[in-house]
Order: sequence, then C-alpha cells, then structure tokens
Amino acid sequence: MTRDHVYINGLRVMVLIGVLPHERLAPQPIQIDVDVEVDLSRAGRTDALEDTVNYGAMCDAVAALARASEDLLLERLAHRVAECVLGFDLVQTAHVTITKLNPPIDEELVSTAVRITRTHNDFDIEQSGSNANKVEHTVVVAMGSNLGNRAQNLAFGISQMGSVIAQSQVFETDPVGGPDNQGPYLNMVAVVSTTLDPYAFLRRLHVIEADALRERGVHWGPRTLDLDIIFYDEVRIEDERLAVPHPRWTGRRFVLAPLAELMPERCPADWQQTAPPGAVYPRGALSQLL
Ligand code: A4P
Ligand code: MG
Repeated sequence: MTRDHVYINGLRVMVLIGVLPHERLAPQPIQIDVDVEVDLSRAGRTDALEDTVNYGAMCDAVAALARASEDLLLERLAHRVAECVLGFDLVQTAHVTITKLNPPIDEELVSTAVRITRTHNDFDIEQSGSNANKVEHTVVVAMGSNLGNRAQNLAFGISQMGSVIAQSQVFETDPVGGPDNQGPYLNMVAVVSTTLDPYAFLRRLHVIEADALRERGVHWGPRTLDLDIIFYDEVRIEDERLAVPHPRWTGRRFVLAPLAELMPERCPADWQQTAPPGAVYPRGALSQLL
C-alpha cells in the first residue's frame, strides 16, 4: 500500500463501444481517467524518470489500446486498461474510470461511467519490483515489423523488453498470411531474462506494442511491432490468454531462421527442408540498419 499516485485525467478518445446496434456502427467519445498507486519516494529523492511511471508513455499506451478496442462493455475496456497500466514497472494498484460522454439513454444526463480497482493479484501476476519472486526466467521473443520505420520499431522493442541477453540478425521476410497488399517484414528473435511471470511478461509486451503505436485491425494485417512469446523457460501454457510455446513457431521460417542462430538445438533438425517456403534474407546486425 502506498500513499502516492500518478494520474491520467480526462483522456478523450473516440472508441467503438456499446451493445446497441447503432453503437456498433461508429466510434463514440469516451473519457478515460487513470489513477495508479506507485511508490514515488525514490523518484522524490533521485529526480530520475526511471524511478517513477512515465505518464506520457502510459497515456499513449492507454489511448492506443482504447482506439483499437471493439469491446461491448465499459467494464471490459476498463479491465483491459487496468491490465495495461499494471504492465508498467512500479505500478501497484490501478483505478480506472471510463465515462461514456454521450450515453444512449432517453433522459437528460451528463454521462455514465464505470470505475474499477485492480491489483496484480487480480491478474494472477507477481508484483514487479516486489521481493516476492526474484527468479530469473528465460524468454524467447519473436519480433516482427512491416509498418513504419521497421528497423527503428524493432530497436525500440529491444530497448523496452528489459534484460536482452541475445539477439539474432534481422531478416527481411515475405509476409505470411493476411491481406495481399502488405509490405515485407523485418523479423528477428531476442532472448530476454525476466523476473516477470508469463502473463505479466505478455502484458509488458502489449504495452511495448501499444507504445510503438500498434493497431489491431485486420487479422495478420500490417503492424508496426509484433512481439510473440515463443518459449518461456520450458513452461507449457494453453489458455485463452496465452499459448506457450507459440503454437505456430515450427511452421514459420521467419521465426526459425533467426531462432536457429541463437538456439539451433531448439529447432527441428530438418527445419530448412520442412519449413514452408518463403523468402528470408539476412540483413546484418540491427545496429547497422539504424
Ligand atoms: N497470445 C497467445 N499466445 C501468445 C504468445 N505466445 N505470444 C495472444 C504473444 N501473444 C500471444 O496476438 C493475438 C493474441 O494472442 C493476443 O491477445 C495475445 O494475448 P496479436 O499479437 O494481437 O495478433 P497476431 O500477432 O496477429 O496474432 P498471432 O496469431 O500471434 O499471429 P502470428 O501467428 O504471430 O502471425 N509474416 C512474416 N513474414 N513475418 C511476421 O512476423 N507475423 C504474422 C503474425 C503473420 N505473418 C507474418 C508475421
Ligand atoms: Mg503477436
């Protein structure tokens, strides 16, 4: 329990939300208010940004998540916003209020809203920064970008994931699946050491994707940054939130080629023959692309 708070007040976004037929046709204005409980005593002493929550980045992440959402209920969006902000380091508790500014109600009223409070326990995750569990886990992350400045997007992802202990070359690859008119990807694989549990780490990846202005629209459509967990130690998970190992990794040349550089022992011995075709060109170290 901390006495300190960081706020995002009155963030206004146009969002597709609501259960009524006309609400499914066009986005409507909502207001998002976030109040996160964070221990700010260290930042008060050090004057260092890394000792607090970057509310600019948090605001961008929340706005991007909301704009991309198609939830029916304010409750669902509030839940996902809470999950997103709890992915930021140091955040202990999130209070989220979502307000419909033009609610579809035949009475004179200003607005309707829901307010929720969530902690890490609500998402079954350890509290980052706590002493509860400091075991380091090894996570293999497949990274892809085919929108915007692709190399810069990958470099951004690398810089945000925490302790990156190995990274592959960057490969230029033909898009697999999705719409016809999308451009080639840059793909790579990174090995990250983390104390976060798999769900918390996934949440961290979602925050990074949102910060890279990833918008979720067309399935397998173009994206500024896609971060997929391929392996988390030797853990196996298959539920509605997370599948690890990633269910499609063995059929993806754009994952296998960079993975084979770092962990050849984890790739099927004959993957070069058996993986589906698709052009994959080594592009050298990421730093050379920037
Ligand atoms: N999710 C479940 N398991 C995982 C996991 N292991 N890692 C959930 C990450 N996320 C996982 O993901 C959809 C949902 O899966 C999320 O809610 C997440 O919580 P997403 O990132 O929103 O969407 P996606 O990446 O389009 O979905 P998916 O099914 O993971 O796509 P793929 O299979 O990763 O394919 N072609 C080339 N050349 N290079 C590419 O990088 N990527 C794709 C995406 C298609 N074609 C490509 C590339
Ligand atoms: Mg993905």
